[in-house]
Amino acid sequence: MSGASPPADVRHVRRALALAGRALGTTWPNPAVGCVLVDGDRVVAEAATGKGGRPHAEEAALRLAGEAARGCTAYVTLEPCAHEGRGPPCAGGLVAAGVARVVVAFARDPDPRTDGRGIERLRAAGIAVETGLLAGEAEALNEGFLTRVRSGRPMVTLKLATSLDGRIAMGSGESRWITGDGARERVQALRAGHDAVMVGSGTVLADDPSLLCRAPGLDDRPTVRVIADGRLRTPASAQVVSSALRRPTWILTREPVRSGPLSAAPGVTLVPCAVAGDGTLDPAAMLRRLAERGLTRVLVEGGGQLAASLIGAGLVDRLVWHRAPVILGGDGRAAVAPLPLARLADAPRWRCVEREEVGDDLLETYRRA
Ligand code: AOF
Ligand code: ZN
Repeated sequence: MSGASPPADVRHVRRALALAGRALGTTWPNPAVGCVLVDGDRVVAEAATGKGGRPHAEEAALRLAGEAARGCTAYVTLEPCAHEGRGPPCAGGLVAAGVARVVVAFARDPDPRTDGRGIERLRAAGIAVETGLLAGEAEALNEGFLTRVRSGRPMVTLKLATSLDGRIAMGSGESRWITGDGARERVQALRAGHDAVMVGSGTVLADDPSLLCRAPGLDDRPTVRVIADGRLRTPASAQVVSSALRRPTWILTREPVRSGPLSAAPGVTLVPCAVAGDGTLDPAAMLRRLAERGLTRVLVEGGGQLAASLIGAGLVDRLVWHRAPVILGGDGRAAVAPLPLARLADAPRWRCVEREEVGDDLLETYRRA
């Protein structure tokens, strides 16, 4: 896009991004897309991608608009699809509806069935197409989907809640609560924006968490719980098992999968996974399995072993670190287990991209440097 964009275009793309943002965590294996149809300065219809990925945002907005879509400008966060999939192609839908202009924030859907063809199809039909407005924000929003398509794994956020000295629990295991109420509320919202929450079996044994989201209006998320459990140590009485009829739990475990109480538990799926040289589940293989099953955004909440395994393999995209002003000392449990590293130069470095006070705690977000 050349020159300055009219403020109205920016406003409508922002609206489309906000709609898509609210759908994050619910649309996998598809991206969360937003679409706003505007006639002059009147918003005619707006929608985001539906649960499980259908209807697509454009499909839903066009259906709401009906005949009123004719002559509109469509603001979309991602290139409209060009393929006949679980529904009609959105590019064709926009053409058939008589839309006059399309503004696309992130111009290239890397799904090989689209990959530029959506925009080509719009242009071939004589529709004015502009691309790249707020592209950076749209790319960030689509990071999970883009990572799944390009790298065959979900985007990984690692959340840690620690003392000032990086401990997640006392030596005795006591950990409730290190951070304050505000930080714990933030974790609920963070869960809502991810397709799945994942922990290691050590955390299930130590804390028996439900890993559900208790925030009002968001209690249908995350849609899946994932447990990394090479040796199937998760007890059948654990909350992630007993609540699995309502919300599925996937347990990644070494192949061949042993049958037992977990393999028979309703709502629980045992997912076979390769092990690494040290006998623990291979972190890249775990993520590959999750992407094959459609996940695009995974929130890892510990413990130290899983954190170390993913960090060590360079597979954490974003660190969300809550730090409480308390010191537990070296007998406390480390947030990150031994990596192990031979030289300081090998230590993974991070760049702080956001810093905020939440009650008495500090909330910092890091990306890999
Ligand atoms: C859009 N608008 O809202 C979304 C799109 O399985 P299907 O048929 O639903 O197709 C999935 C693909 O559609 C997905 O890989 C991505 O390329 C695109 N997602 N496209 O035009 C939407 N969610
Ligand atoms: Zn589509």
